[in-house]
Amino acid sequence: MEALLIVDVQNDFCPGGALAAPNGDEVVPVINKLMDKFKLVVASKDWHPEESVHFEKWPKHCIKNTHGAEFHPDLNTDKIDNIFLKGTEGEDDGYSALEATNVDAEEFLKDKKVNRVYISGLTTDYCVKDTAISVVNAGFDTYVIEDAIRAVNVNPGDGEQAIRQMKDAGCHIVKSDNLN
Ligand code: VGL
Ligand code: ZN
Repeated sequence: MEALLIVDVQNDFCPGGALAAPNGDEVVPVINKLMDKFKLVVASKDWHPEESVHFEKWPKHCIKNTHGAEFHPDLNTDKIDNIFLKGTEGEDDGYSALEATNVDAEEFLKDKKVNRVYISGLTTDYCVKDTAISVVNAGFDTYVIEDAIRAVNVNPGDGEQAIRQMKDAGCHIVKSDNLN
């Protein structure tokens, strides 16, 4: 069983948002098209409280129940079966979707008999990376869809380095055109 995991395609990570990945919105049409290929689609949201240690590192973003935390308006949300909320606690970053606090995401996927997870979304160098590495470490065959992710690139090259780290951890790096 395969699942598509859409990481943090939220307004604040798209152009005009508080912590935008340059061209982050370009993943939206790619992901909308990909969703048709999957029987199970799940998404994560960065979902922070007003105050968090996370904001010692980052500008305030994705405060729960605000516009910045909503999905990009063009993302087709009809096919999303479950939403994993992470970074909710204020004491940690909560970069990985498996750190969701509203659902046990790993258990949810295993209950659905998922053995292969395809990862898309924002941002390559933080939440996509940490999600992909924790998903592969949890025992799933993990595929990162290279044209369906974008990096913040606080430092030039961070996105490419993240792709290398995901590959080294055992994730497969693929292109959306090559999925059937
Ligand atoms: C993210 C930085 C801070 C992400 C979340 O979703 O990649 N990046 N919080
Ligand atoms: Zn965050």
